[in-house]
Amino acid sequence: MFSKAIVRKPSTTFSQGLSSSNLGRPDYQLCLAQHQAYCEALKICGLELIELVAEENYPDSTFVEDTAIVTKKCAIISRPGHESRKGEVESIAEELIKHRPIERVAAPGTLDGGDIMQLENHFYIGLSDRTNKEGARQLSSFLNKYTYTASTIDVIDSLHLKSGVNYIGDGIIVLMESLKNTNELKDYKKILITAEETYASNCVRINDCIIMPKGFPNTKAKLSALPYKIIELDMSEFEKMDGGLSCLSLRF
Ligand code: CIR
Repeated sequence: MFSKAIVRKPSTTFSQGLSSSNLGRPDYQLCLAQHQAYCEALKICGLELIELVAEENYPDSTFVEDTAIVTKKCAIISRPGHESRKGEVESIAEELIKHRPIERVAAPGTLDGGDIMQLENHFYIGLSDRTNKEGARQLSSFLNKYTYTASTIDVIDSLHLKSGVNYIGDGIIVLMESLKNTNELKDYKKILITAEETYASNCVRINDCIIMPKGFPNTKAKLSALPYKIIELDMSEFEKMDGGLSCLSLRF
């Protein structure tokens, strides 16, 4: 069960953030409205929100998931792989220190939280353009110190590991088609997301709810067969900046 989430309002500089999509630039007012709806959804899931102020110097800082890994026993502050995002971690560390013992990934390690997928007491660490082997090594050693295990997976077709695969509890992972034969994930029950709906691979289970992006009927039909309340959210403006649902909060 989760009881809290850290979120950060998008800054007015949001549209200047990193993006590899060809979906156009986001509309700031719509982005704010979608963020507000996201915050409301987290509350419906039973979470108390810790709302950090917008950081104008960091256009991508609304994607707080990338700045830390929060477990029941500790929080590890990441060291984002892109230069423009490295400074985002300081205000996150100031908040998390109130809730958990803190560890920090140090240079030359780099690591984005979007590359880290927790399955119960095991953590998969995606090796990507943002997360390097040294970052993964440091994170593994912190996790081991708190009795968790960790292993790596190569990220090939997406920005982050969790852009393509997410754990929704009860031994079930939701994953994009191109990951279906991933050896490291062979023992889990799988909900396969078809190529046209890849963006919906990034959905989040929070307590009795699953939050998924709006506009993906096949995925919705599959998730609706599970015993959870499904909440759909319009994510168009965040998708334009390569962000998904999980990226917008740190849940713990
Ligand atoms: C970036 O490229 O860093 C941001 N524009 C998007 C980050 C999305 N975060 C995530 O998938 N965890």
